[in-house]
Amino acid sequence: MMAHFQDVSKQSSLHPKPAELVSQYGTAGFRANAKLLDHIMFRMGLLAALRSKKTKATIGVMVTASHNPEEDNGVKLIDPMGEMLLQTWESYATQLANAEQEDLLTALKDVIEKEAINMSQEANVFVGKDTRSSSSSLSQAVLDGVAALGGHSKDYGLVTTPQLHYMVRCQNTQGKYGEATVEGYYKKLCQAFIQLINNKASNCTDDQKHLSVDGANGIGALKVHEMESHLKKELLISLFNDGSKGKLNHQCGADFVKVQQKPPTGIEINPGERGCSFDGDADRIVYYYTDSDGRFHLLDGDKIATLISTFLKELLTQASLDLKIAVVQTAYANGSSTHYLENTMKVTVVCTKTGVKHLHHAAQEFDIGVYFEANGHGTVLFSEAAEEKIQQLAENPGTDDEKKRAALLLQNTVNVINQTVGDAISDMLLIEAILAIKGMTIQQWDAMYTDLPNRQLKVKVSDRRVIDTTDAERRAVSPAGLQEAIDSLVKKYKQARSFVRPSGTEDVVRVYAEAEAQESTDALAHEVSLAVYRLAGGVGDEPKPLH
Ligand code: 16G
Ligand code: MG
Repeated sequence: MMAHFQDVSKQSSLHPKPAELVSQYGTAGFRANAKLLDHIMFRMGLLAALRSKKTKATIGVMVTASHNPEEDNGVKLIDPMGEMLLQTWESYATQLANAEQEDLLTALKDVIEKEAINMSQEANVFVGKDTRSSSSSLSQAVLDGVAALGGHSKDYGLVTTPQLHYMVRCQNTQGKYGEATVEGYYKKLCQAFIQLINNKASNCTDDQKHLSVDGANGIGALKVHEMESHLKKELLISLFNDGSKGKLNHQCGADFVKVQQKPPTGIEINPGERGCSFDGDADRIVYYYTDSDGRFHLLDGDKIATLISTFLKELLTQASLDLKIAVVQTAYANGSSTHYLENTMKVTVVCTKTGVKHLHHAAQEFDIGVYFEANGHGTVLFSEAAEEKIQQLAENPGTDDEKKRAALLLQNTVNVINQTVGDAISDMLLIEAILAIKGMTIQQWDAMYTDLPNRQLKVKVSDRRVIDTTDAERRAVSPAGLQEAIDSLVKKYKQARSFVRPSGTEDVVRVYAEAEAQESTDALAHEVSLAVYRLAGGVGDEPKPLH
């Protein structure tokens, strides 16, 4: 044990922390300019080793900054069942990341003591990285951290974030979830996809097999390419922004498309054809098409959740399975989607704070929990009991044909989904299968409901922590007067809604507005931005109207 601590001291001096640098654990881990991260990576290697000893299970560490620019990097920690790191451990991560060089051992021993960690327990850590130029040396720093505490590690090299989550779950379920290899991942997902596609509607023609994918010039592109042979030509992918020339996330990728509400550069699709964009670590996906008038139509996480939950609900009815299904959203969900889900689809809708960990936890409360953020991050969770009921029905020789078909479809749906975290590749396969089975075009999918016009703005303030929210971030409790101001602005417009929240990933306050028409939406977003600027300590120039 003493020997370990000597190793930590020695090794950590090779990954020194710049004095006085303070880093904040954000919504999904640390994220910053890559130059500021070497010490954090080493220390997250240490933390992962401790977490592994504590849980007696394999832990994952993913080096990525998702949709951020190429110059940035970041780190995401993965708990035993493939979920994100337990929230109470986030403060340990902050503590270790910010300890000055000479205080690191004290900080480490403090975590060991507080968690009563048995240091003679083995540690196992899986490490993965995205395609950023800084990722190789940063993932080496993670490996060094694990080794300094005598832990074992397995370096998966280049993988998507959801692939690494998947590996961790496979490992800790002794293979019950699947084989902990990239090849095993493709096999499981693609086999399920092919089985689903065998049930495609009779009106589904061969040109419906075609899909254009924007890989954001990142890891997702590499992995889609790797997977292609497993798809047996049942899905014909044209890959754009594959990283061969463009810059990661630059003018492309899911975040760009969602925020800008326009197609990525570098993609060619004919009117009416389906396209989709991944983000830089392939844990988000959005779909789109351009109509014959050249108008761009975005199908975001809300539309995806609606498609998936409708499909699942129909199958449950056909199978006469009594399982409770719910959709989990955040305040960013378009009001039309919530209205459609509650009033037309009659499914339970739950709203949580922004950030996958919050949605994931809420979704675990149901037999089937479909969760999606509007930005395209999401998946479906099935309770153990739900999976068992589906399996029993599928295997029971007494089940009639219609029920059996539905049960088998449900079973393959479970298998095509990566339940650990939102996964662009897995979501894409599921969406493609649903469209084929329902014989539905992207226009028909889009027509399920019409989005309300919406607008997102950012406001710079001197300290964004002055804004405190409640009710899943839908209402501000401080600073005084802000919520009242928002309420009275919202009253001026039809079907209007607006909220503000401090970002968890950027030093800004985010403003969201939606209303009946784009013009009133933009006016409302601007007026609310002004209220934030005036009441929450805005800095720089006052926000200007959009038009
Ligand atoms: C992170 C979150 C994402 C959330 C976003 C909000 C994960 C894996 N990712 O990217 O879910 O939507 O932060 O960013 O949790 P914001 O706080 O800056 O608005
Ligand atoms: Mg991402």
